[in-house]
Amino acid sequence: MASLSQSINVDETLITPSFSSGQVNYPAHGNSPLLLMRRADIVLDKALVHRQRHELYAEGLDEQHLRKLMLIRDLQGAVDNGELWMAYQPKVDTRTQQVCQFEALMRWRHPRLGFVPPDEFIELAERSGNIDLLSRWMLSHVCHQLHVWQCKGYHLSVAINLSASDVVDATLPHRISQLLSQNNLTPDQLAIEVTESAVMEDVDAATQTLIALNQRCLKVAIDDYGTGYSSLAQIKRLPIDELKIDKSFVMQLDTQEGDQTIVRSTIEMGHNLGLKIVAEGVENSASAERLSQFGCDYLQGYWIAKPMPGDEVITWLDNFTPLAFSRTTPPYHRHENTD
Ligand code: G
Ligand code: G
Ligand code: MN
Repeated sequence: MASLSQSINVDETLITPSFSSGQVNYPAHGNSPLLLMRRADIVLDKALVHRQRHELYAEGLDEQHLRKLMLIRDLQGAVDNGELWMAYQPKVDTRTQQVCQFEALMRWRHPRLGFVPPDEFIELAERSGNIDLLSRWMLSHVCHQLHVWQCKGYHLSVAINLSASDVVDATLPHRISQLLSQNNLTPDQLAIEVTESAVMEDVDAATQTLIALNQRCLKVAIDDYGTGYSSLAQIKRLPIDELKIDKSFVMQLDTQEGDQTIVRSTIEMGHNLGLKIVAEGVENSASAERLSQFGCDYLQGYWIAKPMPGDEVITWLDNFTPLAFSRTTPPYHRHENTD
């Protein structure tokens, strides 16, 4: 490992190779070449995904691998058989204390495995080249939902999450425009959330798509801000409107001074660059109050509401009272039903 990691000088440029390895032991991990090779592949894949140099095969990896294969195989069925649905989580404007938008989050109940967390199946869909399938379903589903709400007299706005391969798809802006007009929606009713790492995978192509979305008057937010490696200076070159501070900096904001420093300075710098700031993961009134003092524009989190099914949104909105950030009990407390 040490010698393979040594830098190589190529035309005065130092190149540092990276590599991953998976280890199986004979006979502990199998007594045939075929089984050993298959398990070596499985453990190598794990090393690659986690960007580890070395992984040793362990009990249970076969089962994890089988689950992954099964989930990838069943993605198409999830779309065709109506196993997917969208949950909606509100964002509140700190100034007006009113709900300004909902974020759409995908959910999957597998017929045999039950609830599969989005972190798990979204990543698998991305890696297996199936994310387009889910994104197309999600887009038309969300637009239809907005149309249904509209028919009931509610002009709402929803932010959708995009993956790296969505954001480099040059046909996306046109498809979004078509869906908006087919459902009689205006561009302020749809917004985009995308992580900095998704954008940085192919910055040029992603920038083109984001510019095209901006020209169509859709707002774009950088999601999970603070967990990637890019600086605000890099991010500012992108055509974006909002920064969404990652929940890891927000969840313990009421007690962690370090988090307060990071969040306060991010809000300041973001504002200086003309960006609006959203904080996600607001779990209590003390954090909400802090964020409001720091000048954060929008709040989202369990303290306001957990993600809820589309057909509960209107009832929830009708019962929502503008938040007083000094209150001590959550205004809306329910457990998201994931079973
Ligand atoms: O909803 P939480 O419910 O667990 O979502 C976990 C992760 O999955 C988040 O990072 C979120 O951005 C991502 N996610 C949820 N729904 C979608 C979706 O429709 N498309 C994409 N690309 N990611 C999603
Ligand atoms: O990465 P993205 O921001 O799209 O992910 C949103 C995720 O955060 C979803 O999984 C959602 O369920 C979760 N989430 C939303 N609000 C809170 C919160 O207040 N606390 C925690 N722990 N998670 C939250
Ligand atoms: Mn998001």
